[in-house]
Amino acid sequence: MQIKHAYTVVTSPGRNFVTLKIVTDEGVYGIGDATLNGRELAVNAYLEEHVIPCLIGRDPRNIEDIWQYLYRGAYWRRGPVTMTAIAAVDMALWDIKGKLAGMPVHQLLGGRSRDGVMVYGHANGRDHGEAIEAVGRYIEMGYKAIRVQSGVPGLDKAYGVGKGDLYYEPADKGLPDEEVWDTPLYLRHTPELFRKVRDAYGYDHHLLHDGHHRMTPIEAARLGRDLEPFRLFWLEDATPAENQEAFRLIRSHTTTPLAVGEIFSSLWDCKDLIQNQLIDYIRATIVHAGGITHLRRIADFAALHQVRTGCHGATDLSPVSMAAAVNFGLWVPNFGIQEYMRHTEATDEVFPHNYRFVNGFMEMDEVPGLGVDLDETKAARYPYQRAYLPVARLRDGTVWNW
Ligand code: EZ4
Ligand code: CO
Repeated sequence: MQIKHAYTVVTSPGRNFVTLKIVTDEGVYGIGDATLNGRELAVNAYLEEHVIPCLIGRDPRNIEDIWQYLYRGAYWRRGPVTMTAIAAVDMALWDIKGKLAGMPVHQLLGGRSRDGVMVYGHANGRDHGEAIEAVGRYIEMGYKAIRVQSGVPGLDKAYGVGKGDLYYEPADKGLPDEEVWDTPLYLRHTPELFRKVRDAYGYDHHLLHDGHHRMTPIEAARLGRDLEPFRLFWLEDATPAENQEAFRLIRSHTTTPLAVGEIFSSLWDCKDLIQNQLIDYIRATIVHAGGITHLRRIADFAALHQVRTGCHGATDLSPVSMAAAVNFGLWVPNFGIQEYMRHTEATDEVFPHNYRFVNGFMEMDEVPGLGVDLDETKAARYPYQRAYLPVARLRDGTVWNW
C-alpha cells in the first residue's frame, strides 16, 4: 500500500483552518488538522513544499517510521510550525489505519478507559454580573466543568471575553489588534469574581480559569493563594513557561492546581515541569505537539508523575483535532479534562463529525478512523482571510504577553 497523493485545504468558515488530506492507492484516505492560529499559511507551505513531496510512495501504515522521518529527518527539530505539520500527517495516518482496521482510533490505542470525556465550557462576560449569568447558562446546558473569565473594570479588553455568548474567538480579521493590559487591576478583581460565582452556584461544579501568561511567578503565586478558598479545578498558564523553573516558585506557595502547555510543541517543553511535579495538568495537544504519536509519549511520561491531561481545544483547533482529542481522551489512562469551545454552525457543516456533547461529556460511536470528515465542496465556499491574535501592551506601551 502506498500514499498516492496528498494535498491541503485552506478554508475559513468563520475562522481559518488548514486540513491535510492523504489518499492511498487503494482509495482509503485520512485527514489531519494543520491549523496554527495566525500563522496558518506557514504550516500550509511547510506541508506543500517540504513534506508532501516526501510522502508520496511511502507505506501509510508505517506511522512511527514516517513520524521519525519527518522529525529526525528534517535535521531542524521541534518548533510550532514543524510540529503542527508533523501532527497533521500523523492524524491523517491514524485515520487511515483506523479505516483499514475497521476500528476507531481509540480502539487502536488500547480501547476505552471511559464512556465519555469530560469537557469544560467557557463562561465569560464583560463584567462579573455578565460572567456569573453565563456560568448559569453553562450549568443549564449540562456542563460539569466551566472556565470563567471576566472583563476587568478599567480595562477595555481582557483575555477570554467573547463578543457573543457561545462562540468565543480571539483572532480578528486584518492585522493584529493591540490591547492594553494591567496585571495589578486583574489581580484585584479576579478572586472576587470566583467568590461571587461560588456564592451564586455553590461548589458542585468544577471551575477553571486561564491567566493566559500575563502574570510574573510571584504574581501568580499570590493569585493561586487568593483563589484557594474557591477550590478551582485549575489555574492555567499562570506565567510563561519557556523557563520551566519559573513554576517552582508558584508551586511552593499555593495548592491551587496548575495547568500549562497549550503552546508547547514537544515533550522537551514540559519535561522538567512534569518530572518535578510542578504542574497537575499538561495541556499539550495533538495538533500542536506532533500528533497522536507524540502526545501519547507526553501522556505516558506524565502518568509516571501523576500529571493528568487537559488538552487545549479552543475554536482554532478544527473539528478534526476535536475528533482526535475525543479518541485520545477515551483511551488515555491519566485523562483529566478536555477543553471544548463550540465551533460555528458553518464550521460544523464543513467538518461533519461523530463526536457529540451529552450532559457535560463528549461521546462518540464506534466508527472507523477518527470519526470526522471534510466536505471539500462546502470548504471551497470560504476562502482564506488574513487574521491575527491580538498583541498586548502595558499602559506605558511596553509589549506584554497576550
Ligand atoms: O488563546 O487558542 O485556553 N485556551 C486558550 C485559547 C488560546 C487560543 C490561541 O490561538 O488560551 O483561547
Ligand atoms: Co489557554
